[in-house]
Amino acid sequence: MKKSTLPDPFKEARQGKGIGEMNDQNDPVKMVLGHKDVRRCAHNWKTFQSGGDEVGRIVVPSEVHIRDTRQIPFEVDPPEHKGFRDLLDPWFKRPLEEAYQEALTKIIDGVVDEAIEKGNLEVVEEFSLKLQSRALTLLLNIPFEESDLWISWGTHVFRSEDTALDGDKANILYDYIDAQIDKAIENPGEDLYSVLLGSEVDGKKMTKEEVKGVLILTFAGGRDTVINAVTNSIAYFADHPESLKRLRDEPEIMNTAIEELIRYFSPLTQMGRVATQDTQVCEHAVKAQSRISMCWASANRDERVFENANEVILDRKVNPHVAFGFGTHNCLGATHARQIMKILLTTLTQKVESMEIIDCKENIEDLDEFKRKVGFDSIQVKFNKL
Ligand code: HEM
Ligand code: EMZ
Repeated sequence: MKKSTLPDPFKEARQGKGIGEMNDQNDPVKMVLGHKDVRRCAHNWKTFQSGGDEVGRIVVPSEVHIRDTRQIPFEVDPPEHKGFRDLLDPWFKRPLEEAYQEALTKIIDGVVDEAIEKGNLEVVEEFSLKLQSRALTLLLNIPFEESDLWISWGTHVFRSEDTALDGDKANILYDYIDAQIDKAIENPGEDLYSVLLGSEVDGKKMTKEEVKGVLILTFAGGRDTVINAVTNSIAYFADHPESLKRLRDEPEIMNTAIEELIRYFSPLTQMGRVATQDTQVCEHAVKAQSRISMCWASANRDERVFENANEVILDRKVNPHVAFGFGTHNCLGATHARQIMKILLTTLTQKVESMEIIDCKENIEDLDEFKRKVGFDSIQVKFNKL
């Protein structure tokens, strides 16, 4: 098996009972595995809620013990969700602007040049984390230099090497955001903090706590997802030089290729909801107040929807993947993430002849019934200049 392969551990359960069971911190989760069922649950926000009383509970693993601030708009349900989303949508579409793309190209050029110069480097820390943090300065409209601090936090703001959920680490992020909010109040600028602090939602000024909720989500949600997408891309093209050549020769397939890679990688494995009433998924009883999750990673390998689902087909024609979610809460950062992928792959085709994986350590998520490879803890890669 090639090192870049991400196997599908869900197949048997998806074809059989249609769900999986996970005991996350004594708060069980019924994982919904089929594409149709996942979309149906994501659509049905009245029965399967993102908000509710317990902040952090829809995340798997649950963040109830390390977070009191509601992430916005992620942990808000319709109809309140719409006001926040309408405010945020235009800001998160800025990656479509030319100036944004030029600045992003400079950032990505920088990390790729560094990799070529070094010749050989550990991609997660020295490439993907840097790229992700530097790119985030554009999304927040904050000076580039601030990314040095974010890089020093490592690949996850809530997880450390020894603990899956690290409250002390989370507090560093919360304190940092509080301080940035106070600075923006004192000295407003053109950054996301200042813009939100000066905004109204449904006729009410956004509170500090709400602004904090948006920022926590932007730092946390857009971090390991992007890092995994970038790292897995490097691994994939290292293993498949013919695909890198194909993208170089046929740049017109770039957008379909990106959707296919994102489907195959599914950087966010699953996301939970809380049932508001006794109900069912795939003929399994779900009790009111219990959790389900929508397993995007499994839905994206559903053989009833995707032919040769375990293969990367760069010019796959029909691709209704759910890697960015589905319905109300579909990913607000998707425009930014897609631009990162597009500029990264374009730059690689222009500057890199081939890459070789020297050594790697896989990142395997432990989902009780399933073990899922989502990317790498570390991966040493040699870059050969074009
Ligand atoms: C929502 C995946 C990058 C911010 C989501 C959801 C998924 C997802 C599956 C839906 C969650 C749900 O329904 O509960 C991904 C993937 C990414 C990525 C695979 C990278 C390849 C980003 C980035 C940001 C971001 C870069 C921002 C910095 C958000 C936000 C939401 C969201 C704010 C919630 C939207 C809402 O509630 O209306 N993402 N994401 N994501 N994502 Fe992403
Ligand atoms: C949450 C989540 C967002 C959560 C849309 O997904 O990403 C996870 O990585 C974070 O831990 O808090 O932001």
